[in-house]
Amino acid sequence: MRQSHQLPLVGLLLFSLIPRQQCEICEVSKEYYTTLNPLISTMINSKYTKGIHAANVLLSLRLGGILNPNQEQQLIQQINTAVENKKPSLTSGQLALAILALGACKGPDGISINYSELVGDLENKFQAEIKNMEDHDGNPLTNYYQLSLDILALCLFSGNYSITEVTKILDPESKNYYFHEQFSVDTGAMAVLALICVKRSITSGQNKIDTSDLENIDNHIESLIAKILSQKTENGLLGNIYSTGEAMQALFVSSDYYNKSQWVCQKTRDTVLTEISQGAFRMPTAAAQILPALMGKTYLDVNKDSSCVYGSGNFNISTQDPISVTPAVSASQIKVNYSVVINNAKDRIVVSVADGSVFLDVMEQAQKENATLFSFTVEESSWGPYITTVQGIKANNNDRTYWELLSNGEHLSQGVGSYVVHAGDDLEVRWSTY
Ligand code: CBY
Repeated sequence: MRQSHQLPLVGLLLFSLIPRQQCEICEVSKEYYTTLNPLISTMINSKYTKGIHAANVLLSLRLGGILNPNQEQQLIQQINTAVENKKPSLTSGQLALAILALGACKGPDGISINYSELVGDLENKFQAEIKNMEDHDGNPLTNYYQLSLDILALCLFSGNYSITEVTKILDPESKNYYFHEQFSVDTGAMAVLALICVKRSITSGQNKIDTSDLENIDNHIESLIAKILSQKTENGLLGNIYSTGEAMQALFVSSDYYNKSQWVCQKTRDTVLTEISQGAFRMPTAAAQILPALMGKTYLDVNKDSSCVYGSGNFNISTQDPISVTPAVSASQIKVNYSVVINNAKDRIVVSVADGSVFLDVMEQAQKENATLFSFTVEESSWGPYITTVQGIKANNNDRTYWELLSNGEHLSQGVGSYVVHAGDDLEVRWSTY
């Protein structure tokens, strides 16, 4: 071939080597990495990320290549201990996240994790989810966010699952994508990541299937992406601030399924950056779920065979204070209304709490004043305390019941441990069906 003919060809080749995604991924550029410092400090220094709840944090920091081997080891240790001691009681999604975090990359000394055993356990937990759906009117033991995490982990770690079954489960018409008839962007985003992984495994020839499955997967992704984009807000968020990070990841990996004009990634990113500076990501899990997208990463970058990256970027992590988990509580007292609502019955009380208190403080004060009407129990979740019972009545996934939090009639987008109450608020915990 003559030189003059080769040149355009070389050009074409180079062009095709530039990852297509570059155009769609709008990561924060390196000079601006300091804006991410509060997230990283929150994750690393937080005493609130314990045991299995550290999985989200480890996954995120490893994808970003932020830790040093010592910090990484401490997190791995916590997760390993939690997995060893509590395996039977872990939910499927907790185990899936632990596998993703522990196997996100290959550590310096090839730290030995028995993947095949953990993946085998996950296969069983995933089957139990499906069995529960069969026995309880399509309701899984947990939720579709976790089932999607399961599928993602099984897909990335060569677990066994039936593509046909997965395709059937993740049908966008399933009620499990909805809470109170509202599409859950978090759930949809995780399902897209799982489906893209499954699709890639088929097209790379790892998995053989019939073409109707592939067609269904394509249709599912397209429909879920449309639903996610339909939840775009004026300022570019996808769902709310806490679902935006994972929704960005889903949009990064599915650019074939929407038009460029449908999503201005930079706008979303800039709103998120403003929210970081205003302290919206005080919870380590919130920080963990937003960081990968801001660094142009997705959970599909998890690769147990590629070496971990350490201490990259311009991060200054050891010296900075984390964003404080609870805002300063002042000495002055405020009065709020608090009620427990069960169907049409309402038990109401006015309580006095320190200014800056969170919803949980109000519940505790009410319980102190009247233990019969206002008793409650909480469980620690990766997002902080989660209310499981009030007046002894227990939330139950089989009948889609839970204790819903409201303030002035509005559904809250934060949990009891983080929502800061204001004087005169009408706070409510309501027995609800999602
Ligand atoms: N994670 C999970 O399994 C949780 C999945 C998730 C979709 C999650 C949001 C998204 C995420 N990124 O983690 C989710 N919530 C679910 C599935 C649920 C249901 C849990 C029961 C089940 N079927 O598994 C349910 C009952 C509908 C639910 N969330 C309830 C609540 C309320 C909790 C109240 C209580 N009893 O304590 C609450 C506070 C809403 C309300 N007003 O009552 C709530 N969730 C909120 C606010 C949130 C967001 C938390 C944001 C924050 N800053 O605290 C959330 C990120 C999340 C956690 N829920 Co739910 C959604 C959002 O606003 N973007 C996997 C596991 C391994 O960790």
